[in-house]
Amino acid sequence: MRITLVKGDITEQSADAVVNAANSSLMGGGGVDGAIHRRGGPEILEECRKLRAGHYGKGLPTGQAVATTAGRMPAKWVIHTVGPVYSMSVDRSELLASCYRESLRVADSLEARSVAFPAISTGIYGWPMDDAARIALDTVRQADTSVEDVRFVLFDSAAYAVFEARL
Ligand code: AR6
Repeated sequence: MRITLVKGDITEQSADAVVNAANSSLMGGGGVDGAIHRRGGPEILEECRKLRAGHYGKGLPTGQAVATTAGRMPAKWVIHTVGPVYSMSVDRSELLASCYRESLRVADSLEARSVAFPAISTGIYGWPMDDAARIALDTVRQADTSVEDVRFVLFDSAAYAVFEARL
């Protein structure tokens, strides 16, 4: 597996799948989630609604992942995963690692060979970037997957520098 770092907007990535840092409602939100729904168009929300009406009636649990179309984005699929909200009193690292592992498992089921990840949980959910980068890189490196190209798409120079130092 090749791991690369990109500074920029994940909605512009032409990877087979882009990962969305969603919330369990799957109904959209701010940050990456808002950007993906805006850029991909209403088809994504339509498929999310179907998922909520079917298997995910109670929402997508934290640490799990599910795929929809990528709509009008260059990618083929969006893999929605729900990161944990950062807590100083409870260690939720395993749930954050699970987001990366489960997203790669879903990517394998789609036979996706390239996957672009944002830095899950490091925005609205408040996870410190350095710790999030460590968990993301360790988990992806150790994953048992057929994905050949993992791209971390970092939104700003500070996030890029943190991932670069860890890599
Ligand atoms: N491309 C790449 N990275 C981005 C982009 C983009 N277009 N936009 C933001 N980031 P966040 P979370 C970075 O808040 O912390 C939503 O409302 C951002 O700088 O998107 O997992 C959901 O619906 C940060 O480093 O996700 C949930 O309610 C990283 O992506 C909640 O936010 C993640 O920030 C999830 O919070």
